[in-house]
Amino acid sequence: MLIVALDPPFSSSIEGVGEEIVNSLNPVVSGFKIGLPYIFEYGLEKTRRLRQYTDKELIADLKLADIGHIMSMIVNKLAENGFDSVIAHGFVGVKGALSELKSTCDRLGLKLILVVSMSHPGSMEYIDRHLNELVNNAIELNVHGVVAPATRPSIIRKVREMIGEKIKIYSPGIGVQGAEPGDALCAGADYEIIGRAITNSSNPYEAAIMIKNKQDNRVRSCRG
Ligand code: BMP
Repeated sequence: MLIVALDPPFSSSIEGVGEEIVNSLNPVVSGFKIGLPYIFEYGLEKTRRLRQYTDKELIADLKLADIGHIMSMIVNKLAENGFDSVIAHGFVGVKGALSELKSTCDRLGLKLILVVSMSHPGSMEYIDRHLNELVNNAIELNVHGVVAPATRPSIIRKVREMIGEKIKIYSPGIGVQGAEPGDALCAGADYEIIGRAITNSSNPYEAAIMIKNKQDNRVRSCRG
């Protein structure tokens, strides 16, 4: 239920860059999300090494938004570097972009996760106006998952209603961005993606345990 966004800089109490956090958090999380901040900070070699520290889902959050040919080249590299899943933007459209990306992901055994709404207010300016189309594309493409915001649980509820139970909902926006642990799960998300509330803590393991407890309590009260 908890995916940690490994975005540096990490708390100064952490040594050994992300590897130490991954090692300690591995028993309590469902996966880790790695984005450009991590790859730029530590390089591809160290990013690839994360695979040695976890058997949990390793998500490459590059928010791909390009033509199919280029996105396919990139996901080939991601598969070579030990990732299980990749996040792409839904707004690039299906023809010549997401359809090709999905075929490449299937061939490589990578799980495709599409952004259908975001946690910041600007998501309402453009992306959210097309929520229905983006979610319908995700259904049509039979993707593994979608990203929807914990900061707007009504969107999660709507997405869940549209996609049914099969497609996973990954939800960021908890902690620093304002939502509480469990808010997204109670609205229908499968996973809450949390970064700074854990990675900036002087004890990321303790922080993750506290968040998990909050999630459990919240879910118990909302699901009965
Ligand atoms: P934090 O918990 O520190 O706010 O981090 C949230 C993480 O989720 C970041 O890695 C960010 O890139 C990602 N994210 C987000 O915050 N909102 C979205 O709509 C989509 C994201 O991937």
